[in-house]
Amino acid sequence: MRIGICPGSFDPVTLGHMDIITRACKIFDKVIVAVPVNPDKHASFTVEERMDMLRTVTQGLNVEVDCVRGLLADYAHEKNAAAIVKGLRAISDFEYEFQMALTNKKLNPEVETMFLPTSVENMFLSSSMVKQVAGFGGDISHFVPECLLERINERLCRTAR
Ligand code: COD
Repeated sequence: MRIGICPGSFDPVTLGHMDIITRACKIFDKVIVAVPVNPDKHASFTVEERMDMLRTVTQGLNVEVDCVRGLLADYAHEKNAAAIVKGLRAISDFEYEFQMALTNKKLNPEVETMFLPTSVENMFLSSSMVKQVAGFGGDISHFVPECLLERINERLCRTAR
């Protein structure tokens, strides 16, 4: 079974993430959507909330949602994954992602990093942009999965108050 890992903060999951996840599902037998447990990073949603939202929006796909404690390279080894799948929006993403890919390759030579270019309509989309727009009461319905709209708005608008 060929396993791909889509790692990310997903704070919250956006249509940009969903695009990468669904495309990865066509390439791999199973895709693990992995959320790192990082106590140092302030997030708007807890790891459990993010995993729950991801499970909701990946229903019916060949996806397993999990959390990662420690290094992604070790997790990929443990899961016998063939590749880590990342999305690229712009040149600015590339430098950071390239550095991570080389580090992960050094830590686990068996795992490849695969980059999927963003779909044009999602080029500008990021979780932080969603937070900003929702925080000011703006319309995020074109940026996040419809079934999560209320849940995301409720949290982010409250955060902004
Ligand atoms: N279009 C296409 N791709 C997108 C879009 C979009 N609109 N938005 C986001 N993406 C992609 C990103 O490029 C990224 O590949 C992925 O989706 C997740 O994005 P985020 O923003 O939710 O998550 P990040 O970038 O904060 O996640 C960072 C990781 C969790 C992957 C990283 O911190 C990590 O690997 N942590 C584990 C600890 C570890 O091993 N560290 C050492 C790594 S060298």
